[in-house]
Amino acid sequence: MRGKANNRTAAEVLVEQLRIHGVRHVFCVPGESYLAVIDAFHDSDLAVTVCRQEGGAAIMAEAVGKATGRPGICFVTRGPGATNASPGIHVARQDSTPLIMFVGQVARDMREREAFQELDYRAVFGSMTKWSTEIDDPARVPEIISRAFHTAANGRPGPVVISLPEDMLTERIAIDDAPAYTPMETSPGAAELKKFAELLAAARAPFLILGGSRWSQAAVDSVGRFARKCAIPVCTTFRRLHLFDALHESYAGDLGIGPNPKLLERIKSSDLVVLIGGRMGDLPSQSYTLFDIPRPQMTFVHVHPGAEELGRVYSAHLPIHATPTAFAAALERLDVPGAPRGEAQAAHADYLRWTEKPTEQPGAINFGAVMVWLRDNLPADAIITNGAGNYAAWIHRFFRFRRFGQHIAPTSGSMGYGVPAAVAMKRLYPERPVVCIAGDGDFLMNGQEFATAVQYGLPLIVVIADNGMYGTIRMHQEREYPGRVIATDLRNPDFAAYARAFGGFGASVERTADFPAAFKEAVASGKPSIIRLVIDPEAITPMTTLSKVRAKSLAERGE
Ligand SMILES: Cc1ncc(C[n+]2csc(CCOP(=O)(O)OP(=O)(O)O)c2C)c(N)n1
Ligand SMILES: [Mg+2]
Repeated sequence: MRGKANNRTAAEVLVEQLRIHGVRHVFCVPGESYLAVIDAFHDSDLAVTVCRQEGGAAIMAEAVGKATGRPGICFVTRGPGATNASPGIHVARQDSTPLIMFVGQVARDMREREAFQELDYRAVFGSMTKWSTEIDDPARVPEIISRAFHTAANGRPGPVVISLPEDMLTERIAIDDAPAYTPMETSPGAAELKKFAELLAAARAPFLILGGSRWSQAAVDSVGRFARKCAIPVCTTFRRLHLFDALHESYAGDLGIGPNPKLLERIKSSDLVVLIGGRMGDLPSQSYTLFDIPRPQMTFVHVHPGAEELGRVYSAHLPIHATPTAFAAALERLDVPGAPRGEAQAAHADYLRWTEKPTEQPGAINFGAVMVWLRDNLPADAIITNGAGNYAAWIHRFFRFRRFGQHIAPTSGSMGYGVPAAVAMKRLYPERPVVCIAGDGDFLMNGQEFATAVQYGLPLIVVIADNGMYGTIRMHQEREYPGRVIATDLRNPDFAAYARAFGGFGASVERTADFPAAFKEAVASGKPSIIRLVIDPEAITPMTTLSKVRAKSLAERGE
């Protein structure tokens, strides 16, 4: 595989490889450590998004991986650039998202002296990634980039970090390009499918749980047809709401934080639970209480694309090593003897009742009503992004997601995710409405990327639920240490003025009834927008108030 002329630098080879592997977007914060790559971007047709902080760049790349199933790409500088980027790497790890991060590195002859900003990236990112490496030899750029794409995207996807010594990048090299990577499907075997059909035929009350990555709209549709055929109820795991149409007659709801008690009852009384794609982590398993470990109390089928995940926590009666896409395709052909046997109708009715109307809330803005307005007024191709905080409970409960890719959010609970994810989605899909729902604490963790939205003319809309506190932690505080409030209050900037200062549209809304007009004004402005909602701090969840949390905790302590 040797090319004829020494006419390209390693950096040029690298950028050409990205193009060959199908990359269209890269997200970066520049650094002198990888100047040769930045220069190679100059003559390529890659869309480069320059960001304000590496945490933003890495989250943007993660969001691309989540939405497309292909590795999202970011470039950051050595030392502080790389450590700033770690939130995106961690999300990609926990959320099983394909991502490749390239990091500049000191020159090869300076290594191991702790030169300026030098870090050992294998050691720093080793436990957070599927693979961390450094390229020493320019002749191996095509090989290592090819492995990075295969590693990040196949099996259980995840992050890969590649460090690039700066003197390596400028070396000229005669080498041929490697071909595009091959996304690999792992299909269920005939024996497993036969056994699965038998378990289904014998089940009194089967239940499907959808999670993880390696899905597509086609896979979601296939599962939908299967669920309809067998009348099986289907739920989605924490922050994977886009894996099923909320208005499908089998949809039973969100198995996340504060789920519908009826959903939990139904899963507990089911005699066959089929988990497709997910890891069944802490949140969907309700802190590992819903299913017995290692052997669940009901018959348990676990379909997962990573062999190492099967049997890791739950010992399934039938483990199936397959991607959700391949398993869903196999469901289309599965012969299920007998009549429909699931309780889909009742489960969907429970879901509709749970989500139909906003709950009563203290304060002049009912955030549930805002979500209901958005669900009724946004088109079906709109994308919702969010980070972490109690405000997200209203999204999970009241927004009804209709299609794959519509909900881009961190299952890892990483605050600061929503704004950069919205920037990435608007870069990828300029024609689709993108709405970021954020908390006041959450927003300011990566709010600086609003400048990136302005710079690239991306008219996304950020809705900030401003309750003047790190509400989630205050709630935990009141529960564990009632009345002892410390380090959870926030004094916020004027978020509407913040938006305007960046060159966007800003509005502040104090009553539910004023939200639609503000939203329409934001859309009409054609600018990146921030709508700040004044939320009563008492409105801590859709189900209770802060005072009630404190009173309950005091009562339990006999005070
Ligand atoms: C990066 C990060 N830091 C800290 C936390 C812990 N944490 C979880 S929720 C939360 C508060 C969120 O506050 P806000 O965004 O204002 O939302 P609210 O809960 O008030 O609705 C904190 C600090 C986290 N999940 N992620
Ligand atoms: Mg808050």
